[in-house]
Amino acid sequence: MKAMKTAAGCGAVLALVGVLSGCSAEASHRNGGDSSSEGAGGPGGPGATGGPGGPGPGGTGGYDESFGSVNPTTTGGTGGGNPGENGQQNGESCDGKFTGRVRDFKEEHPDMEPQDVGKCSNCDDHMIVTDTLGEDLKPIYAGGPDGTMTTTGKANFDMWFRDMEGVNMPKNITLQFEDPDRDGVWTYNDQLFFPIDNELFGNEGREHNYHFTFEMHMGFEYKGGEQFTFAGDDDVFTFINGKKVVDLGGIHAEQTTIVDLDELGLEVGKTYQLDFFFAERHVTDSHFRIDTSIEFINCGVEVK
Ligand SMILES: [Ca+2]
Ligand SMILES: [Ca+2]
Repeated sequence: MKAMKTAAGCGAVLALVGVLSGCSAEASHRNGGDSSSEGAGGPGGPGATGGPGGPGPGGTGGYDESFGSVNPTTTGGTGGGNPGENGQQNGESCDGKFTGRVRDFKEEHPDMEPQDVGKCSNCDDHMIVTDTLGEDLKPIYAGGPDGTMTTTGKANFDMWFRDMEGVNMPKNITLQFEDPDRDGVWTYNDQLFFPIDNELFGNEGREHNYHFTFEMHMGFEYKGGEQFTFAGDDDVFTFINGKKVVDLGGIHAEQTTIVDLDELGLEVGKTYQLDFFFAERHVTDSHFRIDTSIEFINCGVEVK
């Protein structure tokens, strides 16, 4: 399995996408402020996430309506969820820096190293989430009471992307995308994606801090012709306009998915949201690469 991961690395993405370059492009993640310095207001509250970066009040306005405030050309706001923090401004000043939220788990969580509770730790699993994003901008669990091949049920899954004291520890991090050749395809490439080593719950005696999730929420104006490519291992779910477009659910060797936005029925000139979810649930690798020609209009929106 490890050999597969290595073999299917950067070159595979290059071959598939063609237009990409800079396989060796620098990738870095840097800390984007910690969770203890968040702004006032609760999850989804307009005070916490208002402005062009904000998804609006969670769960109250439906998906499209909640996204309506994101377009910076229609508001006088000053930026995303935490202006001045995490570099969250409107897209023109992102410089490829996009902020998302990591949640660290301990290995003891049943969905982490699920072989410990009789589940598969080497299986594709496309039954984990439904095809539609929840109104709270979180994936909806699709498994039954007994879970899925690699997961253990709704209650445990619902912890993956929600702050839960005692269960997980959150932290915002900023990923630095690069476009050194200025072809409009921005790349984040980290073949050792361990952004919280020695932090939060710590490494638990391992070389890295495994067992964590990561989510990002960005808006964009659809221009036509964009692509979004992800390559990596363990679960990835990506939603555009509230519909699932990437499902790499399960625990598996590196896989690559290319989303051609022209196939999604989007309307040129309109704004849409991209919601990205990742989980690292099983040692030992953590590969993470995104290539995209989408021009985002915010730099990441905090959704707790
Ligand atoms: Ca490029
Ligand atoms: Ca951990």
